[in-house]
Amino acid sequence: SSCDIGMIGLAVMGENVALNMADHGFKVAVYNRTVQVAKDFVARNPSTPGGLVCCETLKDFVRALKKPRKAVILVKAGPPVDMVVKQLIEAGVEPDDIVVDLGNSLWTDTIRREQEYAKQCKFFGSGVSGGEVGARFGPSLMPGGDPASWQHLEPIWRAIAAKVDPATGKPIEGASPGKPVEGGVPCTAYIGPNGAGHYVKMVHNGIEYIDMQLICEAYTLLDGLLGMSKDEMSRVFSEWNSGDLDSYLIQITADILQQKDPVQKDKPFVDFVLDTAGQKGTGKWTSSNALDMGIPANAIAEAVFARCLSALKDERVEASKHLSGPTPTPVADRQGTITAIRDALYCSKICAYAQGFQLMAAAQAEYKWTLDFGTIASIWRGGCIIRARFLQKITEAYTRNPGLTNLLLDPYFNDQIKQGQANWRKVVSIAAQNGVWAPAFMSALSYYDGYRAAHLPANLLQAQRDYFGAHTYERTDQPRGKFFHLDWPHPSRPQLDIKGTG
Ligand code: 2AM
Repeated sequence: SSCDIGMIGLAVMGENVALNMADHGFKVAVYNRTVQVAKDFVARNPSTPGGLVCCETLKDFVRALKKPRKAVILVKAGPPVDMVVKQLIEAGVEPDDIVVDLGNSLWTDTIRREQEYAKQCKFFGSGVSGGEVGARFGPSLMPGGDPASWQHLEPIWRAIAAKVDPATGKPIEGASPGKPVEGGVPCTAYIGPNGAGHYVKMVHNGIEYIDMQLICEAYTLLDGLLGMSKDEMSRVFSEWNSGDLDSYLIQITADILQQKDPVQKDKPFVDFVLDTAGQKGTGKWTSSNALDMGIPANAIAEAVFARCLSALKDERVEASKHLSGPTPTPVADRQGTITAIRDALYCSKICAYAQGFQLMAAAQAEYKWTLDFGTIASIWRGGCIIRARFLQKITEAYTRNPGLTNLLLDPYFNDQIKQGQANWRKVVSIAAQNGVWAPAFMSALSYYDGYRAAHLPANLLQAQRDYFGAHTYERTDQPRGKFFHLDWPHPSRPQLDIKGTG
């Protein structure tokens, strides 16, 4: 028993996290269901600073770990996680040992598993973001579970996490195999008990969906309204990347747009990528949880539906032959339009993040977690896919006011939208007039206009419900919580509804 930690599941994420740990001097036991995969992995990486120990059985794996044992599982989310935990228990894992699920698990599964296995081990859930490269050289890690278990994991999590420069808030780049970055603030912090880490990871992914969709809409508008070439667009995104929109996703977009296709020489690579998006489900989970909790995360859901619509490629091709729309007319004011699209993107992005944080606030109330929103934003500054300069502003907003009800109400964000909204509205209306698809820009704007409305037409809606279903309504001239019904065939006076009032 000499290993500091163990990794089960050696697909690319598992391998890279194991190598990341070994680079930081931790001795890592590795196990994979298909044993040859583990053997090959260790053979390919014979001399890491910490060392990798190939375990052919789970019994060997359990025996290889120092107590309290720390076993990380990185297998396909769902039933495989339970299979592996049960096998680990059979192989000798004890009640004080910590079994970490680092996969993209549904947070309710994590809550269930912690309880289900409580007598046999400390089950702990940690979100990880950053893709393959993040896993290898520094991901953002969102740990949730028993605080005492976190004490044991923390040194390892802090070591392997991405690091940001405390002065600039920007990720420290430049790690290479065997040479991790030194110093910096690690992009990990204890999120909360049981499923809190996986929940926050899920919301991160929901935000990632909308962040990507907004960029795609900007791209399609630059094309549809300005007829820009991919190289020109690449320069626009590079320029945006030096301002408020500075982020990993904008940067890779600039990079992608200047990429030439290796087969169809000298033509843009993106032009040969089929326009049908895939998805693995975390955006859908975020959106259906928003529906379950009654939180209007409409822009996040819009991004999921946008992927669904893109996937209906054959139907769209057919419909394009029958359904009419306006022919986009080129816009004359080129620079003004570019700036307007940038502003629309930034304002929409603020709304999208406001929705994500509203979701976490609602989940916190539902599960009695105490989430630190400023810290959550800060650990997303590096390592993860949504890393961005913008996150520093969110941390500052929650530092100014930890009880902030909505990001939109923070003075900085409020001011940013004040400055950008005329352009945002212009872009949405030009898109509508020209028949350019921009669902997330539009959805975000309608969230903004709905959220800032002291009065919505739901008075008529309640009247309709009372009319056809006697669903009752509250009155503006009576205290809240008193429910009335109008006897519609004989509307002489409103009746106080006893059932509704109770
Ligand atoms: P494999 O190499 O034996 O397929 C991603 O699929 C990773 O999860 C792989 O390392 C895979 O192991 C592992 N995995 C998937 N389902 C599993 C299961 N039911 N039990 C153990 N490992 C599993």
